[in-house]
Amino acid sequence: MNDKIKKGLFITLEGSEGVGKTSNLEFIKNLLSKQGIEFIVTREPGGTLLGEALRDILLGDQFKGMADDTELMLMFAARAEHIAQVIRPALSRGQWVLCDRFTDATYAYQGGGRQLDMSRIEGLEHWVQGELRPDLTLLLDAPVEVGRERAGKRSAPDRFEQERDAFFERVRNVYLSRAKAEPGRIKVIDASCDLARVQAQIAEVMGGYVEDN
Ligand code: Z5A
Repeated sequence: MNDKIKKGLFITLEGSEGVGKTSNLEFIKNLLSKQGIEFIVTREPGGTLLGEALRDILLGDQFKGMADDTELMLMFAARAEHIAQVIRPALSRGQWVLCDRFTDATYAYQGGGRQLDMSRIEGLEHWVQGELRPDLTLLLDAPVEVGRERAGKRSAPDRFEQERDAFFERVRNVYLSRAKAEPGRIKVIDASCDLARVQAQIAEVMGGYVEDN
């Protein structure tokens, strides 16, 4: 058994709105289950009682005009709780953690979308996470118009989904530049094609990890 398995692997799923994270989560869960891997599935913002309450505040319309700095710090407040209550305990039990969004989303949305200073995000990342970083990030990527069209077919838009295309172009660009800077961790999946082809790419990337188990 190698170190990766002993401590549990931390996998995150990222991408702009409507790229298909939720649709592909079930597929990844099946892949892990078939290999007999013990894992938990969680999400950000959220994953704890407090985090889910913060999610309602962040995504709902009640505090629609909150300051960008408030939004950033609430994301990290939810994350601090999530790491302490859920992520670290699971990893130290040897379970894998499959998390729908994590800190790459903060760089993309608050850094890219809201144009906050990236160094502030880095500071919070070090404070809240210490050395904790995902082992693998699947970045589902599709042109903004594709994601928006898909997302538009669902329920009423949340506070982020009400943003304009330029916001989502910045989000996508930050994700892609982070993937370029960290190709070992962040694997870009072309999510603009049909679901079967998206899942074939995910299976290929995941193969190298689950076969080690
Ligand atoms: N946020 C942030 O700002 N900062 C942070 O640090 C964090 C988050 C952690 C909540 O995220 C919001 O929080 C998010 C960023 C912000 N806001 N936005 N935008 P979320 O993950 O809960 O919300 P979301 O990004 O809107 O994800 P989603 O609603 O779950 O969408 P999705 O999972 O990517 O897509 P989907 O629901 O799987 O698919 C959408 C539709 O497309 C659906 O009808 C599917 O059947 C269809 N679909 C999916 N894939 C395909 C393919 N390949 N072909 C055709 N049709 C497809």
